[in-house]
Amino acid sequence: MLFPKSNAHRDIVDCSGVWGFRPDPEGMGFEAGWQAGFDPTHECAVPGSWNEQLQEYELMNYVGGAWYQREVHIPCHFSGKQVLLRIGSADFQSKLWVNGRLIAENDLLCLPYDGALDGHIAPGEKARIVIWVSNEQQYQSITPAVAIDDYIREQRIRDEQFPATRPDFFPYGGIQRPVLLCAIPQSHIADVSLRTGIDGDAGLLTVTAQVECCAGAQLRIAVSNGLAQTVPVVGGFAVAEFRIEGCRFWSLKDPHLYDVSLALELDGGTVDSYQLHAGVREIEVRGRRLYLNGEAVFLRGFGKHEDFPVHGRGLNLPLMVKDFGLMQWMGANSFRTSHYPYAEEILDYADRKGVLVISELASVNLDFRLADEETLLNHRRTLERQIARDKNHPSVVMWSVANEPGYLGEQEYRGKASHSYWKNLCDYTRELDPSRPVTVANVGRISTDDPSFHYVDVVSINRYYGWYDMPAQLDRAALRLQRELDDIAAEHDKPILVLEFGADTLAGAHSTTDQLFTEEYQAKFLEAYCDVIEKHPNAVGTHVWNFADFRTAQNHRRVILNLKGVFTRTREPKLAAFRLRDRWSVPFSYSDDV
Ligand code: BDP
Repeated sequence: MLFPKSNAHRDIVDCSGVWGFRPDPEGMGFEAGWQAGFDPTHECAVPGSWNEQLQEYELMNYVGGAWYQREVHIPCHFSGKQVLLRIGSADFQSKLWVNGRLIAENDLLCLPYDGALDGHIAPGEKARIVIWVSNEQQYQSITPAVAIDDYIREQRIRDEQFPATRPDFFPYGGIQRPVLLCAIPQSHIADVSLRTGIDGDAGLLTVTAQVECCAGAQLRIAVSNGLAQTVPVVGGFAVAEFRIEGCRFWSLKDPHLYDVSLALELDGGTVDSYQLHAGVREIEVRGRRLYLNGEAVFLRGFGKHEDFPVHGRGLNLPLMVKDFGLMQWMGANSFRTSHYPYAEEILDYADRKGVLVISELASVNLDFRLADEETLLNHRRTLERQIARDKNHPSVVMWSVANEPGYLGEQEYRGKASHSYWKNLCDYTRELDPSRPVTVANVGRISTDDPSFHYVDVVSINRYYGWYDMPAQLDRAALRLQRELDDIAAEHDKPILVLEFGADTLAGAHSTTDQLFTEEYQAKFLEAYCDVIEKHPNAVGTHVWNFADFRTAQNHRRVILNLKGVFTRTREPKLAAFRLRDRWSVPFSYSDDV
């Protein structure tokens, strides 16, 4: 469904607040009929992860199912409308009941889902919402599960993390984004797709709306520069093309957004309306460069996480505002939604602030010993849903369809099946969205002959020489990085992004010599990488790992947090933040024009 908004024809009841909560480690709730209501043992705030919120009730490391419930008044004026409940995200899997009826379910991480309540509620009365959420991972998911026994079987007992999870970030559980009760007209605008382009000074904007309505409807589409068209709805679709003369293109310096207003007209009256914004811009890969509106752009920024004390991965608007302020202060122009789709509120904010976003799918460490047809199907399903959700954001300039596949099961990853997997996925991404390039973040272990390099538009690498390898030896590390960039470029003359490089750093640790974990070493490490990358003819960006320290599952390599942030978890700057700020205050310019 379209991102919920309230206006003259649509309304929203925000169900954020403190919900009744009950963990269900044995899965007894289904048989006991908790779908219709249950006796809560705890309370948990929504949006938010349950882990740190309920740490004192032994739920910090809880992996399993849990039930949420609350009652909500259905306003009288919702009568006659289509009423939907939309969950921004409830991770990793979830099911939704209203008054005991199953309304919808979802198994895709960090993506919204919704269900229609029609017939199950009475406007003017209360309805009981029950949501079951589980943070248990699946083996065929695109971030595959791992169990304690797997570490033993695979003879990697020292890799064991608690709670068991493959990725290097905490497996938070809960309803982590808003739950919204929405009323929309029965005849309504169901979806809107925007496509933009550039023709000289003019901006081209194509608006395609999907409409659910009886015959004879028309759609009036107005753009904030005064252009407007009324187009008929044919076969459930209405299309309008605009040419905006003297267009203000959406750019880093001037992220201008045009308001696009749609009004569905039937029998002489307006029955529904929807407003969204359009940033007119073009992103393109040509030769070794990435172009924004025809100008070569160099990305400077970060891999991030949605992570903060107590909130966990829960949407945290003050933190969002703060983080964008810090990125602006640093001179960063971009970030990657590592390692899952971030909240839509964050993408909206990036649109307004003129920050470029690499939108990543929730695929971490895909293991080709496990990957099969079902995995590919899950990957394609995720892609469809993520592109459908994020397609209209001008800030989203690239799809990263996976992070570090082949980290495990390296031999299988290098095989034929992997080639056809990445070809299939990259082709499908371009089929669904021909307007944005596609990439995969490659892991150091796979190095230069990664099967995915053949099919992506932009080659992306994550590297840790000088940290995991060659610790405290930055000269060796820089040479190794340089050689690898040259080798990749010799094979694949495409733009290259270095999407991760970083060193764990304990704020307050100092040394006069190169010493791991000190602020000086992190600063020197990041500068050494930037020196090499910025000079490389194929490089189109540096994304430091990570923006801020973040919580991980427990293992001997992490002192509660991954400490590679240039800011602490509570956003105090480390020395590297100042060094990068100095570096990034000088605009980047390419020495050649390819
Ligand atoms: C990379 C992963 C990232 C980790 C990082 C690290 O993509 O999720 O947090 O390494 O080790 O392999 O800090």
